[in-house]
Amino acid sequence: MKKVKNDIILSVDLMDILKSYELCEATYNHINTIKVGYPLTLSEGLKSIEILKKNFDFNVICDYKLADIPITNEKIAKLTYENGADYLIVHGFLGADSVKACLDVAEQHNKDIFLLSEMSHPGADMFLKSASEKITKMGLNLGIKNYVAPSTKIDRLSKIRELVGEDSFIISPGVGIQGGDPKETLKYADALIVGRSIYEAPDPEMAIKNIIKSL
Ligand code: NUP
Repeated sequence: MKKVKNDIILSVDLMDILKSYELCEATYNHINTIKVGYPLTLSEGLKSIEILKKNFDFNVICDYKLADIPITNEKIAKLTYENGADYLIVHGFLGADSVKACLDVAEQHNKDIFLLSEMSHPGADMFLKSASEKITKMGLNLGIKNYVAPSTKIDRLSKIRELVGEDSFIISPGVGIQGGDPKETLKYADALIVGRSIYEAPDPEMAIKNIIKSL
């Protein structure tokens, strides 16, 4: 993963390209990486990736949490990379062949993936938690260097860091509104994913500056 400016990835989960553009305009001095996903691209199309990428020179992570059979994952990954995404977030519970399909497409496009080790919401403890260490180890066997792990469950985040070692890059969602503490999270993660705490704030630039100050 390329260096994330100020260790903050802005999650652009708005459903309107103009509002997304304004959000990026207000915050781009402080960041170089954004994450987009279904909310924006289902509303405005895949072209919204290029619009934000080109205008602000961002690295773009596309959060589709890919979870399908290999051939379908391959098609979605291809479309996403061709439309400007630099990274794609992929679920691991589908198994090695589904993840490998995304890795292969990433390699063909000189791009990369993030493997979702564990998730930040309470419901993830029902099924995903018990599989997350196996999923992470599978990622290591596949040679994956980038992982997503939750800021809301510091014990799980630290366990995943222990498994992947210092050479891997971990990005962590769940800070702010979901309850995770930014400073504590950065003891184990390389960058924070932050959405609503910034884009729902009355002054998004001030919100991002305050997070940076608190780190
Ligand atoms: O475990 C995860 N938790 C999570 O919140 C994995 C994710 N990819 N996300 C995403 O991070 C979520 O879909 C949203 O886009 C962002 C967090 O947003 P917020 O809680 O900061 O608003």
